[in-house]
Amino acid sequence: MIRQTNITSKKAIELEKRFGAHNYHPLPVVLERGDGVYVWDTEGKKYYDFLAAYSAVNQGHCHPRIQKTLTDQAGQLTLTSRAFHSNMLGHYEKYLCEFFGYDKLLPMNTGAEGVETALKICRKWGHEKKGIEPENAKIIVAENNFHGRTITVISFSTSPESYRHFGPHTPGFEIVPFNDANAISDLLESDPQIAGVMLEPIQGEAGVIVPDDGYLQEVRDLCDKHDALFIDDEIQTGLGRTGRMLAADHEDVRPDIVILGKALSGGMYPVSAVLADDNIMEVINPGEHGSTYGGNPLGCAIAMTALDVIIDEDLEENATEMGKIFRQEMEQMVDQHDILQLVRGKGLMNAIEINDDEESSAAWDLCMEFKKHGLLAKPTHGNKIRFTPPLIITEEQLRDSLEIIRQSLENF
Ligand code: IF1
Repeated sequence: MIRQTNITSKKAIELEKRFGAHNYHPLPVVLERGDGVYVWDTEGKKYYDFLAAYSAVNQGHCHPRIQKTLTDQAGQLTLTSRAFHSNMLGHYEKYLCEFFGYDKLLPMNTGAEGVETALKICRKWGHEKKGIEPENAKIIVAENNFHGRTITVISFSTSPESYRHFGPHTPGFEIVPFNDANAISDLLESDPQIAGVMLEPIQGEAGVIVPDDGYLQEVRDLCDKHDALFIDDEIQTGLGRTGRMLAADHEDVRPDIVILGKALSGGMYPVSAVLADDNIMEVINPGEHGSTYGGNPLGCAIAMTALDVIIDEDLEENATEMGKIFRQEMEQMVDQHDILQLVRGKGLMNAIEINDDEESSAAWDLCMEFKKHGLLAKPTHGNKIRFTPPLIITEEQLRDSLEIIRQSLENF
């Protein structure tokens, strides 16, 4: 039974405003249905979804295969806790380990939990394997990072709205400029207490910042040289989004720890995972880490089908091809419209920058114009707009979307 609410957009927004914490400022659109690259609002208006739930819906909304797995498994077994085994967990772990080429997987639910897990593993490895003095391991992160919302993760955020007044903050993190391998090298040279380096291979929240070719390889080499772990947060960039299964694959770099989330369930359920080899993962013993829902049979089943879909539908390839067309066409619009400064990205992870400062409302207003014409995208940092449609988008749908963007710019 679907719980029908049958309310207008206005009423739905009022209810959220009255009863929900005000921790978001959404675009004023109320969605009630999704199918593939499309979503519909409560008034029946159809939109291209160019956010795809921040890349969680790479496979498209309500993908029939993933949906079937969800409903089938929901009638079979959903949760055992890790107090008992399930017939799904090992099967799922084997699939992911073999596919990504790692010895072991640690299952969690949300992205931030995956990040916390990776940090805990790295610190423990630092103390037990690298010989860092007890409770003193440090981890290098990048400026303008986004890795989630927990106290520890916001402790090394450089965005005041993320960390301000949420202290005291967790110590043990060193912040360096992104795309600057020398800064990492200097720290690793001078401080033997550093256990690892954690990066987004392309910074998402910062506005889709693609580092120079070779940066990830340099970080890899530095970690090897100084016996530190390279932790790769692929929660947003992974699973086909940038045209490869992992964004690190573009440089053929193999991280020590990979964190996956978001599209690992195709938007059906929170599923995250941390991958590493035995010499690293073996620092975690029974009782030292876990979660009630982590590795539950429902999540495992969904994740396997979600990954099947990415592979079977060649979504990496499609992201590469569609991404090229998107940037090519957007470049033309950038040339034609003074309001656009640039387009950048990789695969189907792209952003445009508006010719205005971060305080201006131009990006928001432009997104409202897109909405009017039937396309949803969200501004970030005031003057940037992210474009991350589902990876199943066809060329025809993409060109249609580009036409909407062109029209909106002309009306703007
Ligand atoms: C929000 C951005 C996207 C992530 C990376 C870990 C997490 C995320 C690289 C945590 C989450 C989200 C969360 C969402 C906004 C969003 C986001 F705008 F902040 F940058 F995707 F683009 N690592 N990203 O991008 O995963 O715990 O949320 O499952 O509102 O916080 P989570």
